[in-house]
Amino acid sequence: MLSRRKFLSLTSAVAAHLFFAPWLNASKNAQKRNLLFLAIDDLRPVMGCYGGKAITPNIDKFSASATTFSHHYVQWPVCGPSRAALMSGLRPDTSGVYQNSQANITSKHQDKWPAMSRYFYDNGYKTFSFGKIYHGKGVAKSYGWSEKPWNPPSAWTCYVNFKRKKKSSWRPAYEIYDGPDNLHGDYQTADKAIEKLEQNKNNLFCIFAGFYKPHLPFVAPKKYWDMYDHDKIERLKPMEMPAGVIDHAYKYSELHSYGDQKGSMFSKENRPDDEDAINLTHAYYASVSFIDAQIGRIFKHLDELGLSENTAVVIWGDHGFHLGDQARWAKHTQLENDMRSPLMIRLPGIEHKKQTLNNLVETVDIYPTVCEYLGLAAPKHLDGTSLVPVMTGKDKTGKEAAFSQYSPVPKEHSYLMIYSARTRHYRYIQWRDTNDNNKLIDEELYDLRDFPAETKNVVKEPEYKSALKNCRDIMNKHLKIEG
Ligand SMILES: [Ca+2]
Repeated sequence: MLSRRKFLSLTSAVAAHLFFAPWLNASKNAQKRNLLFLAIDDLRPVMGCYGGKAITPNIDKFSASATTFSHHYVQWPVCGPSRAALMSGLRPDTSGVYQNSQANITSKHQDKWPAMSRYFYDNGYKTFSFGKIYHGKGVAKSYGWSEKPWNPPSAWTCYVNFKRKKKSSWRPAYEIYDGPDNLHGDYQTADKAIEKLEQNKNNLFCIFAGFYKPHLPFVAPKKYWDMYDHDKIERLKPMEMPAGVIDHAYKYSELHSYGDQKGSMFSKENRPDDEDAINLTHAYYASVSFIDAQIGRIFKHLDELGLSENTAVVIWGDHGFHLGDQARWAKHTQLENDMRSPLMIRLPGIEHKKQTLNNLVETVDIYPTVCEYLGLAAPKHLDGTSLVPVMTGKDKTGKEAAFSQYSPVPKEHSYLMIYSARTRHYRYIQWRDTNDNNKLIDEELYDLRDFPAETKNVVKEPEYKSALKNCRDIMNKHLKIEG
């Protein structure tokens, strides 16, 4: 017998399907495939499997059974808009989500633009959100979750504040704590994902688990710091900003909101010195190793429950991160180190390449990829395309460019909109003035054939004239920048 409450919720759900969910596609669920999505905040590709120095045995082991994308680009180099692009499958210029505080915009349009969670929920999946998936706890409520999204209580609390048992505006940028792993919010997020895997091993499910580290402050238990020989931690290169970079709006760095850092804005004088830069780099790696351990715990249970055979696993970083290289810390630029983030996908049951692929891929491609795996038609509103043809080798080329955009902080620069196109060989950047009909006011062009990061803006060099024209044409063809 259904209770009145359950009956009402059932009838309202059916009504919602009838009137608001024309995309229903439930008959395809016969394949019994699931999704485990793991989001990692501010993760640049420092893991061993990406050729980096962070110690990540669990993610490295996973990479051997997955497709590891070496050239995955996010749509925006800040949490909120990047995550909105992930979940909605829309570019920022489509959704209008340009700020962390705007992430709710897509929820207002969820009947027109169902987010991944809503779409999968409406197609019969149990959908769960643990930790940081959207930016902002309130955003996720109405997105078609089977249960209210769960967040760890201590996600942002550094250990200094934990000991004080109260919040404080002063906090260090990095911290060792000699305590048990399970005090850390990200440990608790992994626990929730594990619990939900066990409870739903016989259901169709989509579990989204998001880890708050290695976002600042870099806080990890001591044993993860001790995995590294501090004397062997090196500063990342190149150390200087690219020659000729358009940097007038690159004065902000969130590193300087931490009490142990110099100044409140980024400047040459305020940059961490060598010793502090090494400490920060060590702390970042320790935080990454801590997250790797949490992912290892989840994978162990996925295997033991027999779910690795029919569960897609995606590991995704919401954008890159500068660790003092290019004279930058944190994100907030259109440079390669902020736009490029890890993406690893394993689709059991589909014969895909278990190797690193260097095709250009974008965050908006994830939604249609998961749809294809689950046997659901991708909603027509999506801006991306499924990566399955690239992963299986049917599509040998993929996209000619990955596109991103960004409107800088602080506020006096918010009239600027920066667009970038990452082609096979180049990074091309346009600066536009939104107060002047999106007028093009500056351009940058970087040749990335010989360097992993930008070193010199060659936009005015005669030998790059045809490359510049080609990049402009690609930008014009793919982005309908209104002006
Ligand atoms: Ca982030």
